[in-house]
Amino acid sequence: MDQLLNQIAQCVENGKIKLNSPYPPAMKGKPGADELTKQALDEGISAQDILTKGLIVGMEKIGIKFKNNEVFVPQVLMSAKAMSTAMEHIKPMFLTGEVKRKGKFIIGTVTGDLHDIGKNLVAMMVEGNGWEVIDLGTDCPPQKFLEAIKEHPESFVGLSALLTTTMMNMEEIVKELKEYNKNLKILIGGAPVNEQFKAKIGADFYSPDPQGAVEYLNRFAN
Ligand code: B1M
Repeated sequence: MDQLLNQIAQCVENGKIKLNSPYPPAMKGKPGADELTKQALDEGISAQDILTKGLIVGMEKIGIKFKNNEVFVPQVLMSAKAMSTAMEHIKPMFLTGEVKRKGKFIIGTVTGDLHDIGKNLVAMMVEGNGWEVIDLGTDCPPQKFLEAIKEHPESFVGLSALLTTTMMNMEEIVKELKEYNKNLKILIGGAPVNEQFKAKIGADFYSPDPQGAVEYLNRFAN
């Protein structure tokens, strides 16, 4: 069992999706996250173990490598694709309650900002680490976050901004969300923001990268 789960983790870490995927060249001809996840289920390994001891382990490893500048965006995208392909096999178990998520995370790029590459990476890494992600997309005004938090009150919220102009809109969003619920945890990220800005606008956490966001959220995992 452990060997199969290790193989699944390696497929996610290396972005090996399926048997016939050409990437990465070093794993050509070997089964991918898709086939191995199916095999694990067929062998009676629980979906929860596949998720926590296989898929999430692989995602955590690629997240740390990305944080340390050992891999680049395309490699993270391949890992996320391997993860999501494998997840198709275990998604039905989420509905039955057999597999539990760590919690809910609402994320969006703030008002006036259309940049979503970094936000998407954060969303993928957080989802790959076992959280349910509600992705609101780009150009999200305070109202959109408020509606989402009313629908999913137990969620954490992530704000992304890439422009020195739009980062200012984070302040209004944080203010309105905190007025609605002062205990809400809000994390921010994006190239122009920093720890000092986080403190100024009253957000709870700043992370320069997706892994930092994952590690912060995991402190509160169910
Ligand atoms: Co724009 N753009 N752009 N752009 N763009 C920048 C950001 C810019 C620095 C380019 C430059 O001038 N050198 C500049 C901003 C300058 C400033 O504000 N001081 C700029 C500008 C000016 C603009 C326009 C205004 C240009 C124009 O129209 N005149 C315009 C604005 C549109 C709008 O938003 N309203 C614009 C448009 C665009 C495109 C649409 C063409 C495109 C976006 C496509 C898309 O996202 N779908 C684009 C792009 C691609 C860029 C650059 C080249 C790349 C951004 C990116 O995706 N980086 C960028 C210049 C650059 O960075 N080299 C630039 C890769 C991504 C992985 O990094 O988003 O930083 P990043 O995310 C990181 C971290 O920041 C962090 O994790 C990610 C992974 O490590 N992170 C979080 C991000 N969000 C997080 C949230 C968290 C935690 C971590 O928790 C919640």
